[in-house]
Amino acid sequence: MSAPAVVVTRRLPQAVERELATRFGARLNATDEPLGRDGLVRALREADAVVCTVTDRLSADVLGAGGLRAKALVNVGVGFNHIDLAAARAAGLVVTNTPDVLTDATADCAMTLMLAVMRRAGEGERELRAGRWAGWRPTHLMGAQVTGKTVGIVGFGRIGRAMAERCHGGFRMPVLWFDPAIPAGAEPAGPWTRVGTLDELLAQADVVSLHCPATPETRHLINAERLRQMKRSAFLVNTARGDVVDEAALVAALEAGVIAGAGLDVYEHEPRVHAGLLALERVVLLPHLGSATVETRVAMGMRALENLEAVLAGVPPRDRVA
Ligand code: 8YV
Repeated sequence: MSAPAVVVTRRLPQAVERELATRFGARLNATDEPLGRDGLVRALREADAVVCTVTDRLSADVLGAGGLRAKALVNVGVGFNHIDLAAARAAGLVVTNTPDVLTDATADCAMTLMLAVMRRAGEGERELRAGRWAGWRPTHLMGAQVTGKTVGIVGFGRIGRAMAERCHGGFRMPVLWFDPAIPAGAEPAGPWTRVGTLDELLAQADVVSLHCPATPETRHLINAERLRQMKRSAFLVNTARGDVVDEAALVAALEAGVIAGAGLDVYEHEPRVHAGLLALERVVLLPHLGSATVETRVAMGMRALENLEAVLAGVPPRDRVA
């Protein structure tokens, strides 16, 4: 029997690519160019497993193309909203992700955004680099105190809880959380308070940090009306997925001073970013860096390898999502 064929859609850290090549003879993507619709279909027809990422739109159209050889989609990333799970199941594909290993890096990124937007770090950096800093003065770029402010966490899974621990432990912030997926009685124990409705959280929080998955139910969860429920002095942080926020409504709310600012790592139409966001000062914008540390990206790759090895050996993978 010939060796299983594995196609990797994007460049991965060297240590991960080395393993993929030596252990699985995987076809790597030296150019790092996304494969696109036709390239993905070709990969699925040629390979037993495709190692994919968030930039691969594995839609019903792609997965329903027919003649697929692939038996598995091994995603490098915890979020899998770019994969149509029903279509994957219908095509007989096992789908895996990489939870846990990126929890800390993503929560660190949410902290980075919260601190940066509240302390006006982006504005300060831009001013200094542009040679516009005229020196210290008592009223210069006064931001919002972070310590002691109330944080509201939407989605209290692994990353949401890691954010809560940082906020509470490091910054003495009261923590409210909202997550309808956690049944009553199964609340994670800790120094935080569950709120029954998103409305309550939005009305009370000084910082709203999003940590829920992108699903049809959470699409545009934060819309114009919900933004109006937030305090005018409050900040929005998003390290989850762009779809969770109505980006046009967010721009309008920021322009009108409905909320004080936003720290964003993810966008509705990546890599496109709403022009209105780019024009706003009280916004910190990162290019989807949530898990982008060397340690984490290697760990994600290795976790994907573990899943790949299992599916190719015909044993249940650790992180099966479909
Ligand atoms: C990943 C992410 O880097 O894991 C996720 O869901 O959003 C990122 O941290 C990206 O998705 C890679 O596929």
